[in-house]
Amino acid sequence: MKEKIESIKSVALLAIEQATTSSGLNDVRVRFLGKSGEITSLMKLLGTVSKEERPAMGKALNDVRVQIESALDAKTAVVEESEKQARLAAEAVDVTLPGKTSAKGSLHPLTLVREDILRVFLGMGFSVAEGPEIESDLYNFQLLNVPKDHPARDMQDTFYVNDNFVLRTHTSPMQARIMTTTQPPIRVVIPGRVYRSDDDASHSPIFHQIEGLAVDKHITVGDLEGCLQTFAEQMFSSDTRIRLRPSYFPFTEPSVEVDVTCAICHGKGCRVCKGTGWVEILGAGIVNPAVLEMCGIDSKEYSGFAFGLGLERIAMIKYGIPNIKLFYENDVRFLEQFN
Ligand code: 2NL
Repeated sequence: MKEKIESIKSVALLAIEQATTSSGLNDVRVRFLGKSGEITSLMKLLGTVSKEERPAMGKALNDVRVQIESALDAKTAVVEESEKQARLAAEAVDVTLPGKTSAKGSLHPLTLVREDILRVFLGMGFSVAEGPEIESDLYNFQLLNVPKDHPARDMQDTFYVNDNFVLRTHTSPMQARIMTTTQPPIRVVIPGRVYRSDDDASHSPIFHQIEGLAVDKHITVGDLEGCLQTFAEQMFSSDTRIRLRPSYFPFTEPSVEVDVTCAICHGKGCRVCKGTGWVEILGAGIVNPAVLEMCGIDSKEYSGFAFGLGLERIAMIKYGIPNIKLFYENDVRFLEQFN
């Protein structure tokens, strides 16, 4: 038995020395110290050893067990430390590497301009409404004082769905709907897509408008002018000035076209203002009393102002965009400039 103990000891210590992994060391622990390990099996055989030899054998066996245990513990500590270092090295993150960025989208310039404009009018107490794009002749034309023989109704300007329905040529029919269902005071702005049979560098058959309407007691041209001056200052810059030129629309009387001082050159003269220092941005006027009456509002008690502007036109002025088609091509090289 003595030789057996010595041989187990040298085999075990060699195995410990040669082990390079913590799982290998665990195998060694099981093989020698486990429940049916070699040391444990010898312990069980002590009973077969003579009484005289038993204490010495027991001590020898125990000493070897302790030596194997401490050799295992010491080697395990070394191996686990180097395994930990290897794991840390493998999992190391180079914090100086450039990050992975995802492509960032941007709002369409027409969306940006629409939100800018609506924000200004919301700030002045207007609310926002939207209406249908297929409109009846009644709302698109008749209630707005556009008679049957008016040139704007010509097949060349208007897309007809059938005899009684058109693709709306402006968002005004929604204002007419509001006036027929709501008594003043009214302050509303209406954004939306509109359709006209027109196609060149500054006209598209589908384009976008915002129209505004205010109806109340004692509304005058002064209210219209003040409202639009405030709009111009907030939309372009605080030194922007407006001017009103006489014009004609069937639904307003008097009617005006409104210019702003050129936001690009500040009056010096440039491509956008064609050297004049002024840029036309919208049409407006005092709501024709005939329109109020047709929509069920007493024109002796109430008056109103209204205006209409093209989003594409405002965006082309604001960003110096030369061709209206750029808004619809969705070329990312164009779109990503409005981040
Ligand atoms: C333009 C001119 C304008 C209106 C729109 C309007 C609506 C109602 C009553 C009276 Cl319900 N007027 N809208 C008034 C004047 C001009 O638009 O050149 N738009 C691009």
